[in-house]
Amino acid sequence: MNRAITVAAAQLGPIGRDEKREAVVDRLVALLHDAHRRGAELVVYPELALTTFFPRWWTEPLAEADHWFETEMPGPATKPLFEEAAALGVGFFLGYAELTPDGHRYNSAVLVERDGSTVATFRKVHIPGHERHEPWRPFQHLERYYFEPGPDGFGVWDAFGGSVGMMICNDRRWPETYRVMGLQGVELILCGYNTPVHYAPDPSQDALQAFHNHLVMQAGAYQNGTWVVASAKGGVEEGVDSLAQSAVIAPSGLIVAQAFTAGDEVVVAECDLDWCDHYKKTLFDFARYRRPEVYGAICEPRGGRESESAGGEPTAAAAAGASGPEAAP
Ligand code: CDT
Repeated sequence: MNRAITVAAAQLGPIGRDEKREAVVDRLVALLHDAHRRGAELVVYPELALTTFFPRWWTEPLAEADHWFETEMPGPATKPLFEEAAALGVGFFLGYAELTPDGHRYNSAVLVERDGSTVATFRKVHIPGHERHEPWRPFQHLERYYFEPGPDGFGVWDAFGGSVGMMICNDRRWPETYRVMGLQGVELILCGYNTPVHYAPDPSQDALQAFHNHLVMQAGAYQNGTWVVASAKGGVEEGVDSLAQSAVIAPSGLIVAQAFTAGDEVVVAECDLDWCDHYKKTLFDFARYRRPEVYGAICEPRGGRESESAGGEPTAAAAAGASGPEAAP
């Protein structure tokens, strides 16, 4: 192996609504130590890893939800994680709710190198769910109320000896996510997610959640010749069951390591970044085989030429560029 890096998906079990950040950070540090003991140089934590998944509740006015957001990273509660990771020489990806100084709210992740330096902050691009309280649902998925879509798209950074990209939860379902990073030569994509098993707009999908989770990430890894490491917040959190199944996926599309619980669990695998070339330089040699001249429709309006839809009540997220609500029953 040449450019091999040992990566851990540090899956979290539920975080209670009243659980303090300090207690959560203690759990993150415990997972960090476990990952380090097992040789990991990079630890991937879930989406919104510092709090319960608060978009399941409606809060009005919006500012009353600000206590779920971080205004600095690291802040007082997260500093112990940053310090411990740097002391161990372990880097990490950490999902959190970000409130910027100029008042923007994003579903974000920070990537920190082994020496403690910040590589980049990624802001979730595809914001799922709905904009307003919908009492017919057993629980809300108000990400489109709480978060603006990340304006920066999908970057790829030189880090951990390779080309590293990030995505957050719903981003993983979209082929464009992987391809935009693939075109930048990505070798390792890091992801955190919170995926409720019950999907209220179409419960026929509930039984397929686990299949769809791996389907999209395995396809994205294979079609772009990249490793994907994805970490869940799973288990029953405040009465809502969420998918676990954190996984490390090779450029072949095969899952090489997977969580077997729905709680706090570390999943470790050695990722040889040079293995990406088996795909990038053969079947998916983009420069040789892609046909961008016939892919123009990819950049058509987001619903396709005939189905561009508007709608939804205005919210901070909608005003910033998000569109209509999910289908009601
Ligand atoms: N957190 C997140 O993006 N969850 C969505 C749930 C489905 S949309 C209501 C996901 O794509 O997993």
